Amino acid sequence: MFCFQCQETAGNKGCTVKGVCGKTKDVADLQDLLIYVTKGLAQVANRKGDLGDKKEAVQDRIADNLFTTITNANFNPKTVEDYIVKTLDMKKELAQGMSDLPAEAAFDVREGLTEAAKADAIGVLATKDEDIRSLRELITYGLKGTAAYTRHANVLGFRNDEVHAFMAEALEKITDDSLSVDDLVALTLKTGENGVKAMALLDEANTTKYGHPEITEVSLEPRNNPGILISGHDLKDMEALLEQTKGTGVDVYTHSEMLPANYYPAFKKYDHFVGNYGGSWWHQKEEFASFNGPILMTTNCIVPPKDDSYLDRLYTTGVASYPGAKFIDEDEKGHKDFSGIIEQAKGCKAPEKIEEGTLVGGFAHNQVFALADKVVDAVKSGAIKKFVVMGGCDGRQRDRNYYEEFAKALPEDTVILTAGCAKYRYNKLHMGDIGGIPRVLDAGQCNDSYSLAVIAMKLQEIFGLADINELPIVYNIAWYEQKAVIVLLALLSLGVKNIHLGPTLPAFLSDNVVKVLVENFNIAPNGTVEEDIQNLILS
Ligand code: FSO
Ligand code: SF4
Repeated sequence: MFCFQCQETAGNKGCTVKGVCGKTKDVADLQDLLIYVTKGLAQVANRKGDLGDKKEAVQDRIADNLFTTITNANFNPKTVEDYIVKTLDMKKELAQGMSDLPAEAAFDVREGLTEAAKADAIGVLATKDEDIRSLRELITYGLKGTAAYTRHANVLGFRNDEVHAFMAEALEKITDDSLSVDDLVALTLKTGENGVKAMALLDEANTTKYGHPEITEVSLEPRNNPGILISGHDLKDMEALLEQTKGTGVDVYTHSEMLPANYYPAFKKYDHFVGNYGGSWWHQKEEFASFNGPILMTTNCIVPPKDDSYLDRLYTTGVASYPGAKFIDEDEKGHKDFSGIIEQAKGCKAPEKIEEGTLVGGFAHNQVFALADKVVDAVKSGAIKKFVVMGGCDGRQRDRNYYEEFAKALPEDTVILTAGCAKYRYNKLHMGDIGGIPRVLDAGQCNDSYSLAVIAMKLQEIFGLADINELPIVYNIAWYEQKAVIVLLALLSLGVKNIHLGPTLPAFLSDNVVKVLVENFNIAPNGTVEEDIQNLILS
């Protein structure tokens, strides 16, 4: 096992014995094998060219394989094996008549996958050159994020063939030993461009289906009915759960990255959609225990339960999987039956109250554009001096207190733009407003970082600036998993410079790759709160 794909990797070097996330050695190896055979499937699909009526199935297989290996999505060796076998079957069928296939495409081991996955040729360390390995992994993690966003759009009926084709092309290119560091840097930026397309597609899918997020006050207090807690990012699952719980006496609450579901007009019509329960993903052990009712994990963000205390109330769906948790599959029409969760909920106690009051969110691009005049006036009058993009992820390491302290230390003429679960470090601080504009503007989930980019581009246009970096916007971004990697690459591809990235720089970036990022984009690790307030805000 060697995994260094997330910010909490052991010693900021790599997990080698067991994941800090809880992923076992076997699952880590199997996930490496899954990525390996996915590269093989991409090689075969690229050679085939026209995939005919198999096109969507192959595209979805590739994307699901990438998605399920995102940190905290799949802890289950059985389902990872199942993904591997399905990929091998698909590849074998497509490869009929092909010869001279690369090693990844030629791989066809069916027995003893756990052992086969340990081969030196399979994992991250199979690439010996540190800089090539670093770029290959940076691209792989960007593709994982792209795949996640793409699949959420796909299930809502929205597709972008270019993005799918790019994923297959890039997966093949990172197996090609003839590519230089410069080639891979170029491919990294192309990954970012495709990330923008994937996020734009998801934005279109979510807003077309559920309306544009609008300013919303979200309750943090439970009611007295039994409840179901839903987490992750999949809004189609959210809709299905709300529909199926109608009139059952069971309330629905969001957790962590599902909070922004509260901002969508289409979900406001459900009286039993009560609000949000708890904080960001890593608080779940305590919060799922006190919630008392069943929990549905629609994507990543699973933390292995302590003592399996609420395992009998934990459900997964989509690419999320956890041993012992019940899995809800979809039927051939894409329908998911949540009746089992609802029945269990009816027999559970109401959630225990763990906090009070409300929070305010819903500032995706459409809502911010509706306030554009106010915002522009506030900037022109000097009432708002700077916007600080503080999007990204939260995490359990103590040095993440930095983000709360940074938010508290910001002068009162600054506004935070956020998306992703990083917001939980400051979205309950009641930071006030500037002339009616709240000082924390939450656009939504991590994919809604796209909204922040759209807002920046709109402001650039309004102020007639030649360069997006001339705006009074600074970036102090927190990362944890691979969706934050694609958000970062997307911002770079849009020309955003001077991003502060923390709480640590990724372990998978070699010194030379960091140098490239510093020279071309002036990316910097965050410093102390005082230093960064001085450098980003006051200077
Ligand atoms: Fe990342 Fe947060 Fe959204 Fe999670 S922002 S950390 S595991 O909630 O999924 O991408
Ligand atoms: Fe370690 Fe992160 Fe990989 Fe989990 S996902 S094994 S914590 S690097």
